[in-house]
Amino acid sequence: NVPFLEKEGTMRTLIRNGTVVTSVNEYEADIYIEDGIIKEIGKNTSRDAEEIIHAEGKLIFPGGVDEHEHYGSFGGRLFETTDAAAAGGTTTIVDFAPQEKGVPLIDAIKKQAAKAQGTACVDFAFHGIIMDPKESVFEEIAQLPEVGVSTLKLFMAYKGTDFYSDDESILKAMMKARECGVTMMVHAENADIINVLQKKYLAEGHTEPVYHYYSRPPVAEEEATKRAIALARTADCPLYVVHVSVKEAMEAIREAYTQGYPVFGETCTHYLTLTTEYLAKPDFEGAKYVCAPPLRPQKHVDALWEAVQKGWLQAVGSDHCALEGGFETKKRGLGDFTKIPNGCPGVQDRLAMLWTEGVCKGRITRQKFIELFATMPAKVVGLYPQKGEIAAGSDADLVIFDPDYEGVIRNEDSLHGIDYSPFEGFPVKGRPEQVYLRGKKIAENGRFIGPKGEGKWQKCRPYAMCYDYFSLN
Ligand code: DUC
Ligand code: ZN
Ligand code: ZN
Repeated sequence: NVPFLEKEGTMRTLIRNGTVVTSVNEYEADIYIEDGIIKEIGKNTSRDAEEIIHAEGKLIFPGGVDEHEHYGSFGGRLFETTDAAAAGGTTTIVDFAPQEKGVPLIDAIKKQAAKAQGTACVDFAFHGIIMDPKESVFEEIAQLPEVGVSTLKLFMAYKGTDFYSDDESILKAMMKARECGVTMMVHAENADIINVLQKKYLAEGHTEPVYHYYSRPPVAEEEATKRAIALARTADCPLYVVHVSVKEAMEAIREAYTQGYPVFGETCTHYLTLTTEYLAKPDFEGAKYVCAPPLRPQKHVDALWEAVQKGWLQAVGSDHCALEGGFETKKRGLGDFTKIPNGCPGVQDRLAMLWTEGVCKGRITRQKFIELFATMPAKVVGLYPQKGEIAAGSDADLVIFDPDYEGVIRNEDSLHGIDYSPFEGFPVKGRPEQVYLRGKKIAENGRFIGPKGEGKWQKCRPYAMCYDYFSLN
């Protein structure tokens, strides 16, 4: 019988005098939280609480929403490593649930959810991936919203593997997706260009990791992006191009949007901060940076910063894929760059890199940072405003951020569970001092303080942001 409890079991937290930062403004306020939900935001609130946090001098962000991750697909480590997300200020992850051949799409989602449940340290949701593009699977797209999935990815790359979808399949999937409000995502790289160039370079005796870049040139991404846009226009379907890495692809997306088509795009932390030179590191070190699309020359990095700043690309994901076995697994590609598995960890460092390289270097405002890191990702997948926002009624997923901290990214401080970080040695400014998931503190000063397994499956709504265009017409 505790006097300050309004009802038994109610947990109340008050964060006092922090600077609330959202995608549209910032202001000093108290945030009152009850049972995991933000109940009130105001000045000098008279609310009482069991937990009172004095946040003077701190910034309060909505917990990060990372809408691009691989916990299992492409050989990524599973959900027990999601403590890395929490430590890095990300409280919601959206994982890709790949379909196995012959298995219905929604069974793949349920199977992946079963792996996350009881293990994930942050809230989680899913995108579908079609890996068995036959007629019956297109009909199954309509079932995705029933299991809380509103996004579906198809691959234009990887011909000769289960990932690959030809144009006919993509068009059919888009037509079905348009009928039921599912947002189509594409991996836009021209598979034939890549296959021919891979064979050519290997035949010439070029085996090193940097040939991953040469065999996947910018034009392969540009062409596929333009083709995906043409297919989406044919299907009258919104399109969200993931992991945009080249200027010309970004420009194609911008051009389509300015012509009035609902075409949007995401880029990723590493395309904003690393260049092709990392792939050329000696002693096979370049393999650590092999991801697809590959890292690009500086010209593209600069164009992508301009694009996120001006709103031509909408969100920044991590494309987190901490390959089971780390660098040792990358060594499968010793002597043949085409056998280096794609993927790099990044969920823990997305906030630090985007803040330090973006806000601190004057490339984006704090508001744009929140938009790219939390608000837009939540909107794209249909989780907004429950996630990605600081407002009464939203989940109390919050980052209390110390802007004065200075440090350096070291893999030994990382929780992603492999032996390297692509951002090793990068100086960072600021860090999440405390991270709250639905009102409960889960991380402090870069450490996860548990308990593990309390992440909840979040059901995404169909007709999410990329469909807003249609409501205007
Ligand atoms: N696409 C991704 O999104 N991630 C890993 C590799 C790939 O092709
Ligand atoms: Zn991809
Ligand atoms: Zn990915």
